[in-house]
Amino acid sequence: MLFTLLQIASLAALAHGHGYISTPPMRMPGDATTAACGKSVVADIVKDKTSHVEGLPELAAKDSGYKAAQCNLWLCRGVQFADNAANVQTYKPGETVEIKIALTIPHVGSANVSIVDTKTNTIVGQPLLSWPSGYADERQFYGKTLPANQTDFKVTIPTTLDAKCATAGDCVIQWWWYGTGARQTYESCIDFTVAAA
Ligand SMILES: *[C@@H]1O[C@H](CO)[C@@H](O)[C@H](O)[C@H]1NC(C)=O
Ligand SMILES: *[C@@H]1O[C@H](CO)[C@@H](O)[C@H](O)[C@H]1NC(C)=O
Ligand SMILES: [Cu+2]
Repeated sequence: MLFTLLQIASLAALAHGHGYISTPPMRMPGDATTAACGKSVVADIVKDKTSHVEGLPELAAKDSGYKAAQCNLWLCRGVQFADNAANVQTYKPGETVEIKIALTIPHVGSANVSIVDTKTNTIVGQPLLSWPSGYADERQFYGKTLPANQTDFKVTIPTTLDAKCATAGDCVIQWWWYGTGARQTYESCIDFTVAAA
């Protein structure tokens, strides 16, 4: 079947998307997230795995099932650990981990990949990788010159965590990207443990 340009343009608009972690498996919402964030937030993320955080608070506020503190939209878009308990990765101190990003629509900005303490939503130590600017540049993306290491990269698990991330759910590896012009934040999380040395 042939598509006209107009049809292709409208299909592209429908296939709305920005980015998410495709490997290892990222947290996706289920019953625990519904209980914390309400049905509307869950439906939005299920419909669009790449949806940005800024679109969620308004949606959540209208939902009687939303419990702001428990949901914590600015950590992993509110997606709860219990929904990803089957996908906890086991890493060793010093191990190299490959992470792949499905980046579908670019917005130039900054990004980092960090271990985040889920109780306080603070970065543990320094980001594992950081792009202070120039991440997901539209010109490079559409010119097919986006550096491959923006969407397929390796991080090294720190050797200084001790028991900090020994318990599943205490820490996540979060990929965080902020498109400066679009003013949109994207977050995906990997659950993991590192046994105390
Ligand atoms: C890194 O990511 C965190 C979210 O985990 C964000 O709050 C912070 O501003 C980012 N830092 C930089 C330098 O991009
Ligand atoms: C990513 O690749 C570019 C070349 O495309 C290189 O200049 C840069 O140092 C690499 N960055 C990282 C974090 O490996
Ligand atoms: Cu956008």
